[in-house]
Amino acid sequence: MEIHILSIFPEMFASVLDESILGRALTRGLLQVHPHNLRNFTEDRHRVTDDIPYGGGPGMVMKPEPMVAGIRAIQERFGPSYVILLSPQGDVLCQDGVKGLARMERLLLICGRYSGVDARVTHYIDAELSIGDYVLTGGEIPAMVLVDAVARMIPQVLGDAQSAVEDSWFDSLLQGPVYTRPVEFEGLCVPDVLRSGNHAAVAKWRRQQALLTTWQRRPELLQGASLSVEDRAIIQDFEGA
Ligand code: 4FV
Repeated sequence: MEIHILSIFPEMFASVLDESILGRALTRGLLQVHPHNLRNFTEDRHRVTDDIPYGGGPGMVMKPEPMVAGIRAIQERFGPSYVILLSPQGDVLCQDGVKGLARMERLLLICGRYSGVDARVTHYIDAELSIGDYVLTGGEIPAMVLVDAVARMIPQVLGDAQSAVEDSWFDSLLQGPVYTRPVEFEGLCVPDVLRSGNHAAVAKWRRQQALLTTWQRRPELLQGASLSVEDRAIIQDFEGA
């Protein structure tokens, strides 16, 4: 998979792409990430990428010309891409969306700045995505979030130490509590079942805890989850309790 990023701050991505799981995935060639400087697609000698808003008001708006020139040039050079504008107006990213993006060959992420991007740019994109209902200073951090979430879904990126299968959200349930040594910390103990060595009992306990955590914190997620008869009985108990 290739991920291209169009931004006026392409250097922001260096640290995220050099470290840990993402860094190793890039080194192993499991994924390629190419930040591109939007200013390289300007025509004027001041490499201007923003201008005042029509209709007046505060802030600046990102110009359409460099954005569209960048979208075209990157696809001419690297091939057709699924073009995504990161913005608060977009559909809020979720794990199902991430799984879909992880199946694509090439993504091109557009990072806005200032008060936003000229609306005509949306004629040249395939999707508008938001990472959440709050306003950031730029689209770069949302792009990093998307790169991280998508990279985890690429086989071998997580390696066997951790697999996306056990993830929160894997089947739309939140993950239950996890524990490691010491067995007792300031009077707080690890549940015995986790030290029983009884894998079936551990799996049952983890499923029960995932259902409980989801029922307590995000009950609406249970609608979209694939629940067994046993799961439904467990949830009944929660409601009965
Ligand atoms: C954002 C979000 C976001 C809006 C104005 C960048 C900022 C500035 N992007 N999910 N939430 N973008 O706040 O994706 O241009």
